Amino acid sequence: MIDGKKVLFSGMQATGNLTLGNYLGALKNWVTLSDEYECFYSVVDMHSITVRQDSAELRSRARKLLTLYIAAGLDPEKNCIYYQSHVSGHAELAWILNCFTYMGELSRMTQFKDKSAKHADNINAGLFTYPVLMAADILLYQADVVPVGIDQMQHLELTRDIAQRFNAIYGDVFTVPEPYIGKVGARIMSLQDPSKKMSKSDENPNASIYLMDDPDTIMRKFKRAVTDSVGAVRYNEEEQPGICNLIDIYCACTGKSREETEKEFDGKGYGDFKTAVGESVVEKLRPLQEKMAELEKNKDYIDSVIKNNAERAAYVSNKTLRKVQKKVGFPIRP
Ligand code: ATP
Ligand code: LTN
Repeated sequence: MIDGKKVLFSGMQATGNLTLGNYLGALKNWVTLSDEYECFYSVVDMHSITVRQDSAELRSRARKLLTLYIAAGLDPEKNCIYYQSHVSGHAELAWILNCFTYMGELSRMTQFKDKSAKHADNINAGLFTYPVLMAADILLYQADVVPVGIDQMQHLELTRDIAQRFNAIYGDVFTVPEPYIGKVGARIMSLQDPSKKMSKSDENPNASIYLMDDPDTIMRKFKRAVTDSVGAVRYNEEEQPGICNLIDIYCACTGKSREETEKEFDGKGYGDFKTAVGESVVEKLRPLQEKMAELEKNKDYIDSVIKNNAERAAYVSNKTLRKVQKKVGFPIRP
């Protein structure tokens, strides 16, 4: 609890341009939750280097991402928006938690398996212990709730296990966090292969809608989206995964239900439906894109957000860190 409010922590990696999946599955929920909780939203740049990055590009993407948090509607006066690498407690707690996490647990993480298959030439120790750094992010702020997409559930369960293990030895040190998975948009799939999630690191640019895509590009990508030969707009997961994904996107952008959507497009072809989905996305992204352009012109403002919020994050996180250091037996600072 901070000032009588429950604490929320979440983060995103600056590893690519954000997609509609990131927005509908995560960012949009962050904005909804920001009134109710004391929120920490981090740009987790330390996680990003588990995969090789171009330095200049990472730095510029991290700044874009932080700006995008604000453009999406997070007020940096009320929410702590900061770079993970600016708060040294993340790395310090991660080291300690590494000593409370088993190799077997980390070997079972599907993200590790996926990413090591994808980057077979660089299966580094950081990629392996990635979930421990994530646990440190969350536990450092004593977060009660962590909004993420379904793909991060396994990491969150590990975080809970680590927290409970630590608490069982040393008493109630960590709050055990609960996941928060939004109802609509929890898993947006690739437009080119509806069996895969839409991902910012997908090599095929037609598979993902990027938040900064212009209207023409968005419409074109939806026109090319993979569907099926059934020919009816129905939510049928077995036979029509592509259409289900488009229905989910449409519902998330318009607030309509699946049933309403099926009714609206009853008897209409895929062409009409795809156009409507594209238009709903264009309208949803328009205000965000306009705000982004405005914020990017205001360098001093963004710089002040970065500085002030990192100081606040450091202040809050240091309380947990000092407590943990004491519990594990590190010498007290004179
Ligand atoms: P990468 O391709 O680099 O692994 P990603 O696009 O999968 O990236 P992350 O940085 O891993 O994105 O995730 C940021 C947040 O967005 C997480 O909370 C994640 O659960 C959510 N998210 C990512 N992809 C989707 C998706 N397709 N649908 C819904 N939520 C998603
Ligand atoms: N692993 C997450 C990003 C992430 C995160 C976190 C999310 C790092 N630390 C803490 C929630 C809480 C991802 O890849 N989406």
